[in-house]
Amino acid sequence: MKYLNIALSAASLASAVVLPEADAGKVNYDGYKLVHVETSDDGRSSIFSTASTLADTITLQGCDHGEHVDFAVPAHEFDAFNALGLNATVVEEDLGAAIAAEGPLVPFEAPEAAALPSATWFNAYHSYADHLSFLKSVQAAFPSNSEIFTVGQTYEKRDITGIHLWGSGGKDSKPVVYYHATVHAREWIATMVAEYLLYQLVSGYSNGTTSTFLDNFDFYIIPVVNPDGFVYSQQSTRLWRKNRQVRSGISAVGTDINRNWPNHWDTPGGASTTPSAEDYKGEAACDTPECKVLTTFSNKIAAKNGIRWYIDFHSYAKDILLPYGYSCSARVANLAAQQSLANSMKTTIAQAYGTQFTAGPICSTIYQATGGSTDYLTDTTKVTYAWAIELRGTSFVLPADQIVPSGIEIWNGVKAILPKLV
Ligand code: 0X9
Ligand code: ZN
Repeated sequence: MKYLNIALSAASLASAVVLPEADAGKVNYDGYKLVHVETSDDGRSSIFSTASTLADTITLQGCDHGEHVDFAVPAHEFDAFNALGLNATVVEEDLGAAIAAEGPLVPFEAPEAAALPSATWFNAYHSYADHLSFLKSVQAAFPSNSEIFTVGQTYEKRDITGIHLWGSGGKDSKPVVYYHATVHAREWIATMVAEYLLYQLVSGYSNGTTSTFLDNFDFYIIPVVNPDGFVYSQQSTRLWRKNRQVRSGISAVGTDINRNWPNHWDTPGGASTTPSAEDYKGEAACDTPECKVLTTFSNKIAAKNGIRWYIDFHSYAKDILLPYGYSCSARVANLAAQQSLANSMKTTIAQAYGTQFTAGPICSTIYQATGGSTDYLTDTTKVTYAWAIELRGTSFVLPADQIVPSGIEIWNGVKAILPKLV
């Protein structure tokens, strides 16, 4: 389905009320309704352009199967939104209340020396600084089989930080399993799930339940790929998606890192050229600092034994997405093997709570997307299976009590796939 790129109007965010006191500086989403609009009658493009007549209504990129598009509609525009006559369903009555229900960012509690942090970490969301503390603490509890790495710096000079795990063969002796999370700043559940996988891998090593995984693969896990955006989504604008890059002569801030990778970046239709759009692809292929360091890093860790499996964790749509995004007709050479693995992951995911994921190529399953990491890692880094997974949820804002079930169902899926990759 044709995908139109519409601006997330800077005005719409600027006009939202700014709160006093503890939440000073944060955009206030109180009274905003989250609305799904069915795309069965009208195409995405016509819906986006119809809704763009409402100055303060926010268009939310992604998260559908091409079946609906999402908007955050402020109370004062709700009647006007209804009058547009779109086939709309309210899925969140009050985005402000939903954000409050995510709970506070709970501080990291340091464990006894050399012990793993408590699993209560997964009962809440956390600040970026605390995610770094968590990562360091896990590493300290697993000193002979792990190290913290940095990929390089973001636009705002934060280090993109991850953890490398290995098993009995020693460091960098096996093919790589590589996980990214939260390239899209607002998709906080992705970071929690990546850390859940990390925690399971490490905590199961001493009792033998995960030792074959670590003995067969080097794991590289980056829980927050877009720290600048993540911090901004926690401190200012909960629904922020992009990085925080400022470009000369352009007033809008931010580029969608997942439209900026140097793979079919020029192909029309899969990203926006409008700087204020949520899926703005940048002015040139890989012109974000994040893309530059991530491409170099990915190729570096692939150089020795190759990357067998990559997952870029996103939310929300319950999808296992395979290459390609840039085209619905291009077919990755090993598509049959990819689809069969993804089907078995989907089946396993459903076993714990019945969560039904959809598995298939990005373009035909959701929409065309150019410059995505999965396509680059497939074609250039030569990753055997380069996927994006859209986690559970009906909104980017997910209550903290969903973290553990989301972690469990994905960990079950991961455990089912890893033995098939050896
Ligand atoms: O549009 C996206 O980038 C992802 N959906 S989201 O709603 N989380 O924004 C899908 C990513 C698919 N992967 C690639 N295009 N590489
Ligand atoms: Zn995303």
